[in-house]
Amino acid sequence: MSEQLTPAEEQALQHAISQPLVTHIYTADPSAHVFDGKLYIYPSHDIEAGIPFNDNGDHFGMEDYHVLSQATPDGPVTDHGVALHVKDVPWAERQMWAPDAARKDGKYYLYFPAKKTDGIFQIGVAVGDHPAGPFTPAATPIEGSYSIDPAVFEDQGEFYLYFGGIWGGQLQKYRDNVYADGNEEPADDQPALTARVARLSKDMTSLAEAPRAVEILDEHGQPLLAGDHDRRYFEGPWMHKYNGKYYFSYSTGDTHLLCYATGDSPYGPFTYQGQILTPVIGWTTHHSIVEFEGRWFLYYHDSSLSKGITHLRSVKVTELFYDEHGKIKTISPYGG
Ligand code: FUB
Repeated sequence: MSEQLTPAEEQALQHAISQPLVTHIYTADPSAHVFDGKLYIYPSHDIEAGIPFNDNGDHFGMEDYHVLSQATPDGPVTDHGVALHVKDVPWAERQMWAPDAARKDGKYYLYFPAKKTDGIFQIGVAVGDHPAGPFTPAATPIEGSYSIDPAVFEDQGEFYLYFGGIWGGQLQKYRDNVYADGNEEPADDQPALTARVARLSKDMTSLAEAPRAVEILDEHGQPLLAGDHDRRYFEGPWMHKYNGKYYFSYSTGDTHLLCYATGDSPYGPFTYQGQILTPVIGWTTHHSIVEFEGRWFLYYHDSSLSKGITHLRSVKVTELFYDEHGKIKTISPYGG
């Protein structure tokens, strides 16, 4: 069997792809979870901050988070309003980028990156009693965290925090978890930078161990190279498990692809497998993958509602299909 969509799958895709989840606000970077049988989506809340476009992403000047929910992926969407605002986070100054959430023992934890007054990104946590918040932030960022795009994955009673993004996400400034202004991306023929992963402590608000690199290997068992822009990690990590395998997926940034790699442990190593989503309208692409009632869904975003304004994005959802070997069938967001 091929990785092509069947006609029925193609029809399902065409039905789903054109509609933003909400149109009264711009939303992006959706992290979707099922809590008590209902879908909760934790997106960025895009705004026009009036800052010109640059490669550092300064034009992504988001200030708060709204949580969305749906009874089903094709059903109506509720916007639960502001769940957390930057003005209420003691350590954060600006740029509330892609968040994620997790539930443990009846409490809900929102993980989010933001820039401190020194202009350096770190990841914070806020706690609430309801999946839609409101969330009360910790006074300080998570010690040992850095960069952007937290994604939390639960496996066998443990929770793992994935994070990291290059360029505006500042991952290139770190080696062995230490920041240095002079650090940059490796040369094209060197192993690419990649996401970080650390197990969370039982309290969910701190790291239980030092972050380690999420290795992504090519078909020969070699690390993907920094010059391999079609396959190397850029930002937007996500982890899900399908038929006992761990699927690590991510954005390739400047080549605008969502790709994935599979492995046998939440820590990896992972072997590159292919593309999940071809480029969307807008510079960024960012996603999550969630199982709902035995079917799988890709939450993602594009800039079609804003007619291509890259920092004014809208979350969408479409069904995701695997072939009988567990390969994800590539989705073209506008058909074809
Ligand atoms: O939303 C701001 C940034 O854009 C996110 O952190 C990245 O993943 C990209 O989607």
